[in-house]
Amino acid sequence: MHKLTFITSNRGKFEELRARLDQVGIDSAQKQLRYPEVQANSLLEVTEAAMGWLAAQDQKGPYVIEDSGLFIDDLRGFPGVFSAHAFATIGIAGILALLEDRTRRDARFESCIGYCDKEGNVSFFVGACHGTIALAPKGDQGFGFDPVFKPEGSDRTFGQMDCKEKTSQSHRGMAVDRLVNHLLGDRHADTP
Ligand code: ITT
Repeated sequence: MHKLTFITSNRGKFEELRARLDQVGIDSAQKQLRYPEVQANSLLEVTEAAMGWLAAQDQKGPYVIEDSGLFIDDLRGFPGVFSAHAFATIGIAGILALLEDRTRRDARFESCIGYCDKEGNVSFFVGACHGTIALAPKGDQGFGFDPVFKPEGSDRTFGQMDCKEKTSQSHRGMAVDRLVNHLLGDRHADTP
């Protein structure tokens, strides 16, 4: 297939996706293009609207975008679809302050990838990773809320894991695996 363009302003996201795509021989490149993110209740709705906007701009496939967020149970899902804004404003310290007295610290990361092939067909792939919010940040790998997110079954945060270990259990890893299955299926379908 042609080189897959990942439209994102977030280098960390791109590196994680590229590492997985490289493993299966799919070339990818980052394109820094801002697209509007509508206010909606779910990542899927945000991603669908963004894919519609990109199609209207005549953006040529194959390309992907990805919308993700951290949903904290005891904060009724906050920051969720507002995660990028929350990270840029209150940051990790603000999230820890909101959770200060809480013993229930369950949370999940979600990811939704929108994919447009070269004929303009659009598909979506989702992933989720359940875990807890740590009491204090640990580790300096990854990006965003990684230093405070401990995936289920681990006593370390994503910030303490390298890209490969994180992706093997992350929301983005799950969504990109689903995308890869789709792409490899396409590739096999192309083979006479
Ligand atoms: P693009 O929209 O340009 O792709 P963005 O960073 O603005 O980049 P989102 O709107 O999807 O992306 O925001 C998701 C935010 O959620 C992101 O900025 C992080 O703060 C957080 N986040 C998502 N996935 C994460 C992960 O794997 N590790 C840590 N934080 C993550």
